[in-house]
Amino acid sequence: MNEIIKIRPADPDFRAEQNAALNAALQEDYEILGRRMARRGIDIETVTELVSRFGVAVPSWGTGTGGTRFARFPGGGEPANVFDKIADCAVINSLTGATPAISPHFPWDEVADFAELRQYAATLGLGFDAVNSNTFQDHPSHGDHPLSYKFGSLSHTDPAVRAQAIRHNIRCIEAGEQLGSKALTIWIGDGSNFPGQSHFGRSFDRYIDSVKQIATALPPDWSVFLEHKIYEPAFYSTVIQDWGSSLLAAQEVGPQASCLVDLGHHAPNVNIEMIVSRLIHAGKLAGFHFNDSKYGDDDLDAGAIDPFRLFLVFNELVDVEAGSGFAKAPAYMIDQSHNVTDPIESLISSAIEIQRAYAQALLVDRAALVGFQDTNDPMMANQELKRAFTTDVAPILAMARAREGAAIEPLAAYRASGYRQACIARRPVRTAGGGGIV
Ligand code: RM4
Ligand code: MN
Ligand code: MN
Repeated sequence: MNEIIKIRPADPDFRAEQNAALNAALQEDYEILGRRMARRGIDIETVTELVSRFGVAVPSWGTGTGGTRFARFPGGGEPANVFDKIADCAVINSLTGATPAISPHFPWDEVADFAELRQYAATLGLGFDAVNSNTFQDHPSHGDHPLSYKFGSLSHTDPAVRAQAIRHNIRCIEAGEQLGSKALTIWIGDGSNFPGQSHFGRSFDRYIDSVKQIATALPPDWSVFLEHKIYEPAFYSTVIQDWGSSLLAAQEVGPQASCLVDLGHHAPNVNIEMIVSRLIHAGKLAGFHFNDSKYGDDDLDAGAIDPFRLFLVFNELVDVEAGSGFAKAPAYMIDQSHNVTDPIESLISSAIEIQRAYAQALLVDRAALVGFQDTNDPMMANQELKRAFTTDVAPILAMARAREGAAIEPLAAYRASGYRQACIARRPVRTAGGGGIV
């Protein structure tokens, strides 16, 4: 078991002590913002309440330092096992009040006793979000995966490899049931590097057939999230390359299947917010892996490059929330690779940025926007969105945190706590400096 969590960020007195010097200024900023919002007919308390209820799950694999295929530069005090990862996630939640769940990845996070793992997380106030299967790399030391995934998994030409990958996904569901999860996320690396290497149609058919078999193992209240990705590790084609492929597959698999949007898995400049809208239309939006990128994948922290895009995604979500509502609320998860920052700091920052985009989207005057749309007034329609986006909602986020007993300034509190230094002192040094995404 892990003792490191007892160190200060998890301690309410420490946070109260950190907040003490900041409370008065926050109160003042919050009142001023409240008055400004009231002039626009918005009740700040309603927004703060919604922000307080907002949660985004943290990926277990995001607590370690990431890398590129060229190198990984390990950070100090990296988690040595899933218990350490949970301890780090609890720190993030205690400071932000916004990350109450962890999304585990198997077999990376496998343990002999899942009930014990669930119990440990629960004692730190954390639950489990979607479980993730890993058939995008080989697991030579793991008895369940004797066959290689070099040429694919769920869409592999060899039925024995497909069967092995299907079994792994079913084991993930079983683990997730013990952890209290309600969804399985499937992302496969299957694809091809050369034109002609694989048959687009047949590999897609094999994938759908495999996922259908996995879906038969889903408990009735579970979902399976299909995650698309434009490229990498395959560099010419991937089997679930885009939202179209994902949607077709989800529709064929059935009502428990839906499409997960990882913001980094699209070509630059793709209109992701419109993809979100289309998936909502189809009733197939599973949820998100939030991150940001200049070029591709989950390279950077949410909101680091294009916070306006993040806002536009939330604008679509809030539009539904404010209207007909979601039959099933989308799952919010972070999925990032932290190569040059302290992963805990990046996850704290991202959780705040995601909340910020949500809060800004709540400020859009939806009736006014529809009016501008219906009278074909592009300038004022865009101004309406910009007005919401440019409102500094920081006092709302900070007040939501203060009221929950989280930190008014989470990054400053984290640095003041000495948590990382304590991890460096207690956890084994990781020297793995080779290439590899995670
Ligand atoms: C992939 C994808 C998956 C994640 C892995 C680690 O790029 O985003 O969601 O499980 O990375
Ligand atoms: Mn992802
Ligand atoms: Mn990714």
